[in-house]
Amino acid sequence: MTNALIVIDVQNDFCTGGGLAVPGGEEVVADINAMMDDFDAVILTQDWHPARHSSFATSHAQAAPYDMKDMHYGPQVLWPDHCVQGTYGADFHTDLRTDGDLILRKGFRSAIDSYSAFFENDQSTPTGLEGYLRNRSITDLTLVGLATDFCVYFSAVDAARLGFNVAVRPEACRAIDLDGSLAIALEAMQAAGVSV
Ligand code: VGL
Ligand code: ZN
Repeated sequence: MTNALIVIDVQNDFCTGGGLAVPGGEEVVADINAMMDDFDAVILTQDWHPARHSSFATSHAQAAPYDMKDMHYGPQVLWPDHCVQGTYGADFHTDLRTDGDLILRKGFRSAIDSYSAFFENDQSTPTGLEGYLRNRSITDLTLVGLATDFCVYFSAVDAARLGFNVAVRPEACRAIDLDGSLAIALEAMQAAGVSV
């Protein structure tokens, strides 16, 4: 068994004061730093959007943050601007250890969002992470980071569907909790065979 810690989107915009602040987002940093030494591989993901990304409410006429919008790939939440490539908001939290093996960026295509670290929101465009993990014979994944009910959730369910053994450590995650999304995510992860 080869295990990897996958640290999802611990970036300034998801922490207090950020563009899409997740309540208590920065509280996960110390736990995650301490966990890193316990794994064969550490992978960090970074939400990495071009300016005027299609998931931003400001990219659409008469739209407000948290509205839903039908995209060509299905319904999409419209978010406040966040994690624009090269900005402070897209940087990892200053105290996060970034001495992992791989930094994977996602959400870089203007027309499509990517919550999952494995597939974009059309559920079919791969990010390349599956191939990386398989090439390194990694079978067991532990996911932590932000946000429990979006990027952690979609990454965990995709990983389980791909056949990895997947655990999520909720104490090292924080949620956005939009209209009950946290409860839905916890239930769906367990139903998909993710150990929560
Ligand atoms: C995320 C919403 C939009 C996340 C990223 O990291 O959970 N959520 N972009
Ligand atoms: Zn995003």
